[in-house]
Amino acid sequence: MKKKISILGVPMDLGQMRRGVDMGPSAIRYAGVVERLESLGYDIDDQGNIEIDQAERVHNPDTNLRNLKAVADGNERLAAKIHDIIDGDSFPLIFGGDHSIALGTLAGVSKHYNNLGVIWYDAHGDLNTADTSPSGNIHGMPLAASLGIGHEALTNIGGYTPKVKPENIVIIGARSLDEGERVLIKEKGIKVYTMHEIDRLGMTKVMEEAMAYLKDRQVDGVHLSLDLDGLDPNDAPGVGTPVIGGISYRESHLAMEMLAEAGVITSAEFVEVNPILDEKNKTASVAVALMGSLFGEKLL
Ligand code: 6HN
Ligand code: MN
Ligand code: MN
Ligand code: MN
Repeated sequence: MKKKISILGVPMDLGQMRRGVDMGPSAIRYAGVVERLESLGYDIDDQGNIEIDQAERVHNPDTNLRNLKAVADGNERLAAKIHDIIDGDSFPLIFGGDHSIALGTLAGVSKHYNNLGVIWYDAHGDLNTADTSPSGNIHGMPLAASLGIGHEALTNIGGYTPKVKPENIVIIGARSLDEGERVLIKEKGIKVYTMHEIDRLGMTKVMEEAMAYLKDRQVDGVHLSLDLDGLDPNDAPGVGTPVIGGISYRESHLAMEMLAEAGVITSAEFVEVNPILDEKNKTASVAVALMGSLFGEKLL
C-alpha cells in the first residue's frame, strides 16, 4: 500500500431520507482517524469535505430518483477530487455520507485502472434502478449505476460508463436484496457472499475465496466500498437502514486484516455512518478501528 493517504469527506444525505448521515465525516474525524493512521506511519493529507447541497434546499420528494440532480452534481465534484489524489500518488480514503457517494468514488477511481475489482461490504446489494427501487433512494442504486445500468445522470458520472465489470465485483454480507436486485445478480453472474455463506464457510474462507476470485480476474486494483450496515446493528447501530443478523465486529476486523496482509486494496470508502442514530459515536469508532486494521494495525 502507498504510504500517503488522502482523506475526503462527503457530507451527502440526499441519497436517502434520514437526516444526520451528512455528519458522518465529522463523526469519523472526531473518532480519531487521523491520529490512528498517523500512528501506523502514514502521511495523512486531510483535504476536508466536498460541497454537497443542503437537504432543506433540495426538495423533490416524490420521485423514484430522489434528489437526482444534487446527488449527481456532488458526485461529479467528488470524482474530480479523486483524480487529483490518485494522480498525486496518494491512497484515496473517502468518508460518507450515504452510499450514493460510491458513484463519484468509482467514477474517480476506475479511470485509473484497466480492470478494477470492487469489494462491496454491505447488508444490501445497492443494485436497484428507478424501475426496481422500492424507495426511490439513490443510495440503493450506486452499484447498478456503476455497471452502466440506470439513469444516465448516474451511470455517466465522470463522463464515461461503465465503471466496473459485473465479474469483477464481490458483495460480502448481503441479507436484504430486493427482487430486481436478485434478478440482476443472477443475470450478470455477480459473486455474492450472503450471510449464509459467511455463517457456513466462516470469514477466513470467504475472504480467501474473494481475493482468489479477484486475482483470477486479473484485476489491477481493488476498491473497498464498506457500508457500516454490513455489520450487525449491535456492533454498528448508527446507520439509516440497519438489518439484523449481520457481520460481527471481530469478523470485520479479520476481513480488514486479511486485506491488509494481502496488500490488495488501492482505494476505500466507509459510508452510512449516521451520528444522530448512533450510540455515543460507536459506529464512527468502529469505522476508525476497521480502518486501523485495513492499514496494517496489529494487536501485538
Ligand atoms: N444502502 N434496497 C433498499 C433500497 O431502498 O433500495 C435499501 C438500500 C440501502 C442502501 O444501505 O446503502
Ligand atoms: Mn487522472
Ligand atoms: Mn450500501
Ligand atoms: Mn447497506
